[in-house]
Amino acid sequence: MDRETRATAEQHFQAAGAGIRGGGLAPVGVAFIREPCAFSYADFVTGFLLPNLPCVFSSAFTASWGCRRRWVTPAGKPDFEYLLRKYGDVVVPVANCGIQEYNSNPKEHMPLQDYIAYWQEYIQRGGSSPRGCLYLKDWHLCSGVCCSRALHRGSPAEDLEDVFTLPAYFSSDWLNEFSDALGVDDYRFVYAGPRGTWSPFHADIFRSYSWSVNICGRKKWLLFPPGQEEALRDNHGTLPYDVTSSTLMDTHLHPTHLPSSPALEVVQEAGEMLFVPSGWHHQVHNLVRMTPSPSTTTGSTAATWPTCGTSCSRSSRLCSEKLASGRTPCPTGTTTARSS
Ligand SMILES: O=C(O)CCC(=O)C(=O)O
Repeated sequence: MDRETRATAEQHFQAAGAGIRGGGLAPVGVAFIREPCAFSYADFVTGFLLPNLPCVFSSAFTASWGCRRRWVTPAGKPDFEYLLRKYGDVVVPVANCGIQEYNSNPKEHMPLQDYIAYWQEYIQRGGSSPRGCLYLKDWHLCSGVCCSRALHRGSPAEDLEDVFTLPAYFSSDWLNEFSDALGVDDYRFVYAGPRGTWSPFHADIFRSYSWSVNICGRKKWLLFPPGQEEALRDNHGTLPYDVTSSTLMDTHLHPTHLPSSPALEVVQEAGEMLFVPSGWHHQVHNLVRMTPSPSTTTGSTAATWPTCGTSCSRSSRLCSEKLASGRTPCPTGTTTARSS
């Protein structure tokens, strides 16, 4: 595309996003927050929550988490033995990434031990299976396991601590407090799967905010600021299932698609925590062999969080960081802009 057309497209998106917090074009890089001790709750609120911008927290923020210590082998791989011992008999939801059902994937349920057997065979076969590409996703570990087991041993809080510690930045969590109080499904999820598993294009429930920590492996996120998804609709007004599909280049099918407005691409390494602001559509790909991750959704009573989502983990391996040159709007000296 020539420069003039690109500028016109950018102006179009800026105008379209003017009324939407965090709307418009994706920033060129995501802010990377290195040091927990130098980054306050107020820094998060003013730098990211209010402007509705994503950021990545370094693995230092999750170093003490139980799942990082117990679910991963010293080699940085999923500790299947531990997971089998602890949760092998728990029934988990499993999606088939190879089959599109509307804008999602069909799901089945199976004991975790069966899923791990599938996964190990998938690895042995070099990354394939006659059963397709199966992804353990949306597992309500906290409400389903921690709390029911807690009836027998320890308190829910103690069992939850065993997996993760709610970061102070996301402690205003009324959505989960509400569901916990009612005793219904919460908005905390675990995802786990081999390379090639992925989550189709979507935005989080109730326009919630969310956060996600990668336990081991590596994940790629494609993030679109609120409003930008409009340009991805097809000629029937339907949002895409897969934003990487070449059909998006078909101008008859996608008359408003502008390749000049790419997604913000973020590669999330092991231990890193991604904040996904409200209304940001996203698509997620697991890039390495194994990717287990717990996640949560939360809400707060503060007016600035009509609902907030907290997705609390994922898994990945270490990869090299690419640091962009710019600084972020964050008021502390601990952030660096990063893009993949
Ligand atoms: O990790 C994934 O596959 C999907 C996570 C996600 O989309 C979310 O937490 O909203």
